[in-house]
Amino acid sequence: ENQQSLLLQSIPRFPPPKGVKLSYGTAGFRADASLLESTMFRVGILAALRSLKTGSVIGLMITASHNQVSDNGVKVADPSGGMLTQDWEPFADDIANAPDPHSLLQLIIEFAKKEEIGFEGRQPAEVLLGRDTRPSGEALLDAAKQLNSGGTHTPIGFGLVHHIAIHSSVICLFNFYLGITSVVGAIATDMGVVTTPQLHWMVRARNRGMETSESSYFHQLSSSFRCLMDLKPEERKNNGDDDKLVVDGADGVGGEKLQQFKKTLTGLCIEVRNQGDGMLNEGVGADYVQKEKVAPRGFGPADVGLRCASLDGDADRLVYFSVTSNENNKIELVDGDKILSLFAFFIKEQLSILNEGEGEKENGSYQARLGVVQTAYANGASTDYLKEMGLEVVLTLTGVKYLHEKAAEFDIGIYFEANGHGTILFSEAFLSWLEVTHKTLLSTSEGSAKQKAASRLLAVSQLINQAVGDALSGVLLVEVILQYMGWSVHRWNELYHDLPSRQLKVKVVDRSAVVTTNAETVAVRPIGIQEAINAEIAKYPQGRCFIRPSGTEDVVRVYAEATTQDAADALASSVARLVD
Ligand code: 16G
Ligand code: ZN
Repeated sequence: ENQQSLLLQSIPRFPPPKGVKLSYGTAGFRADASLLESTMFRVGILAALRSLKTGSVIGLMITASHNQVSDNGVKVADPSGGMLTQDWEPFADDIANAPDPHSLLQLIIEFAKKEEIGFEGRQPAEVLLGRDTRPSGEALLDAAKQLNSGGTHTPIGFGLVHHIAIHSSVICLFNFYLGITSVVGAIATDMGVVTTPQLHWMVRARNRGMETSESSYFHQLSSSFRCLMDLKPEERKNNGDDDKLVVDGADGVGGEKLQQFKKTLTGLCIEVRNQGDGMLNEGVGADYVQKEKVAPRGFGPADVGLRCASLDGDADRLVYFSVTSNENNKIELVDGDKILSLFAFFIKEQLSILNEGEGEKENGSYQARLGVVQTAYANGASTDYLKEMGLEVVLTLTGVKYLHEKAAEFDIGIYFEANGHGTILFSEAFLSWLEVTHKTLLSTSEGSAKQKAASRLLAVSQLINQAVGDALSGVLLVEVILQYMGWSVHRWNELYHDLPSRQLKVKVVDRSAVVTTNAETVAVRPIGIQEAINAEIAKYPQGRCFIRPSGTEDVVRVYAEATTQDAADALASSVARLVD
């Protein structure tokens, strides 16, 4: 009773913002930071409940990725390190928007009953917290730490950890309602300022009984990177030392981390710009570079021809580019589709080395299913290229949770969004086979091409983040593959030629008026709009165009592709007028 009244007292301190409908959306809640206090409190409760439900550690990341510095956001990482299960998103929306303490409590109690979240004899809930470099994130966490060190969950103050700690009073309240007598405390561990993929990696590692520190993350990356470097063809062994990569850190957490981390890497020379002195995401970062197709702040004529890369504000996206001319900061963009193609090319080559001479019937051979996953934004030329390589290509909705899910259906599933978010997933079954095969090859034919291919694939599975797309591990894999192939960024970009494309956004009153199907390639609402779009597309050779409601902003997005830039621009703007 006492606990219940404590909780009830604490909730009114965090009323939801008036006149704002909060939505978990594609990748968590996102809004102006000043609106998010109540959301943080409520998502903290959700994370603790999710931890109780799964008996595992859950992650909570405070970031608004590539959005402006005054925004913030929060998203939850599930036990696997992947995104929160979609089944729980409606609950997240409901509690975020609950208007008053009583309705919030009611929602929590009903949900706990429905999900059969019991508390007796359970492990305490445990949540790992991370945040990017946004100043608003720091304020929340600071308050949280104060309360946490006090070892109390008295509901005063505004800290996030505190909000989660409060959930132990929620539990008492459940006990009260559900008649369970045990009291369960929640543990919140602050991982500090980390990239989004680092937090996801830590959650995954933790639930597999591994160490969760940042140094163990970096150790795994650098040792698998070194392993791949050692497995370069002999004639390429000395390449790379004077071949510099320049990275735009978006003035965010990724730049900072890379600056520390690069000191431990040999055989790779990295210069990091935009490490955090300038304004986060302002004219910098992967989102800016990919959408605007220009060089970020801090890059200019002096960099013409250099190999450059750009991370986004929380380092879960990566694109490459090369400044091509002295005017207008023009660049050659090497986007997520090209990274996907490079990875697919390399993996396919290693698989065929491994399977060389192995008849299907022969014991021990394993026909690994290699597949790639893209969205409607994938450049048409990339999809053609991947299909010509003989790969299975699947299209999904926009948003990592959709791509990840599909990629997990393959033995090796590579997914990338054109915007640079992606990774390579290895199935447990394939990895077990690979480990055994690798051991056998080491004892029977150490140093053979097959043994090296098996070692490379194992190292890739260690290097590339298995939880979520990760710009830091992505950059290392790109670099080592380029060195392995002996390719320049330009040679890489020549794998295929992008069709010219244009993206536009149209501000609308109600983006839900647009409803799509077929992985967002066809609009079924408003009625008749697809026919109108088709009529525009028909005017352009190889024209392709689609509209979709954004999952993160109040806009409808338009994407168009055609054989010339002018045609792509014209197609996009005429379709944008249809939406307006
Ligand atoms: C989020 C998604 C990203 C997607 C983008 C689309 C994650 C981690 N991030 O940033 O994958 O491309 O939203 O935004 O899922 P939009 O719906 O506003 O176009
Ligand atoms: Zn991001």
